[in-house]
Amino acid sequence: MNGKPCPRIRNDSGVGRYLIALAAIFRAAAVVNAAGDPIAKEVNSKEAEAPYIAHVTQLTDTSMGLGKAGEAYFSPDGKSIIFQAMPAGQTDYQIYTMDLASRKPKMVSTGKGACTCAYFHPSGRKIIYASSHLDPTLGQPKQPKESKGYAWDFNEHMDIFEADLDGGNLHRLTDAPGYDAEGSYSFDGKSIVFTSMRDGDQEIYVMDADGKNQRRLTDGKGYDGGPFFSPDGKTILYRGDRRDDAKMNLQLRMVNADGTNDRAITDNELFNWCPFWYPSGKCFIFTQADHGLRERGERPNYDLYMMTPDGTHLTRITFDPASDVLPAFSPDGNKLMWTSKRGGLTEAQVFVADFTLPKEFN
Ligand SMILES: [Ca+2]
Ligand SMILES: [Ca+2]
Repeated sequence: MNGKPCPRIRNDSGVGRYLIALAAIFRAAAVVNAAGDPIAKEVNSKEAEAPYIAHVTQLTDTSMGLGKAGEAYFSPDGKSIIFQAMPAGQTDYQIYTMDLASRKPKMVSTGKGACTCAYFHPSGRKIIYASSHLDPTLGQPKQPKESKGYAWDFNEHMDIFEADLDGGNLHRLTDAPGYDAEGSYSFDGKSIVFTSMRDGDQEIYVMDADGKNQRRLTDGKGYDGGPFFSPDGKTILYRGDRRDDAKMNLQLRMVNADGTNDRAITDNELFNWCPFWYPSGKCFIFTQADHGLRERGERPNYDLYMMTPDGTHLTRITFDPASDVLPAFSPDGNKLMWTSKRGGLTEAQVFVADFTLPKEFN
C-alpha cells in the first residue's frame, strides 16, 4: 500500500499474482505467531529495534469495529491519521480518519465499494482516496474471493476522489477507463502522483490537485506504483516490477517529476516495496523481504529498512518475526507508523512508535 501498493482488495481484474503473493505476506506472519516463536527471539528482535523505535503502540484494533486496518498516513499537523480498514464482518476496505488523542475512528468514505490509498492534502483541509463506489456492478453477486489476505486489486472501477476531511463534498478526480489509485500529494499540495492502468499497464501519472492536466511519467512493462513526491518536488519515488515475470521482483525506482531519468534504485533478488520519504528528503524507508526463502521452505520476514536515494546505506529498522509493512513518517520525522501483525495478531493493524533516525542519515 500507498506505501503504497496500496494494498489492493480483490482480484476482479485477473491480476492474480500480486494478490496471491501479498495475501501470503500476512498469512505467513500469522502462522509464525500462532506457532509461538521462542520468547528469546522476541526479546532479541525488540533489542535490535530499540535504537530506532521506542514505545511501540498498536493504534487500531478489533474493539473499534475494524476487522483489519493498514496503510496509515499522518495529517500535516501530526495529530490525526488516515487509513484503510475493513469494517468488522465486511470484506472490502473503507477509509477512516482517527484523531490520535481520542482514538475514535471515523469512516470518511462512502461505505460502498472498495477503497484504498488515502492521503491528506498538505493544507490539512482535504483528503484523497481511491474508491470503486461508482462501480455499476455493485450489489450484484460477486465471485468468491481467492484469498482472505492482504492483496492488490486492480479494480477497473477504482478512481481517485477528493473530499473534505469529514468525507463530504466528494469530488471525482479521475474518470479514465481502468484502475486509478495509489495517489499522494506533492509537498506543495499542487500535484497528485498516482498509478493508472488507462494505457493497459500500470504506470505512474501526475495531475494537478484539481484533477486537471493528467499526464504519464513512466513507460515500462510490468507493475509500477506507490509513488510519492520527494520533499523538494523534483523526484518521484516508487516501486516497479520491470521483469514482469510473475515472480514479483519489485524494485525501488525514481523518476524525475517531468518524466525524465526513470531509473532503478535497487537491483536485487528481493521484494522491495512501499517506499516513503523521510521528511529531510535525504533518505527513505521501505519494506524488504526475501521471497526466495519460500523456495527453500522458509518464511520471508517482511521488515522495514532505510536507504539513501543513491541506493546505499541500507539499514534495517524492524526485526519482529511478524510482517512489518507500509511505513510512513510523521511530518516532523519523530514518529514512525506502519502496518503489522506483531504481538500475535491474526489480522494486520496500524502501529506507531517514537522514531530515532539512524545517525548515518543525518
Ligand atoms: Ca509499467
Ligand atoms: Ca518483521
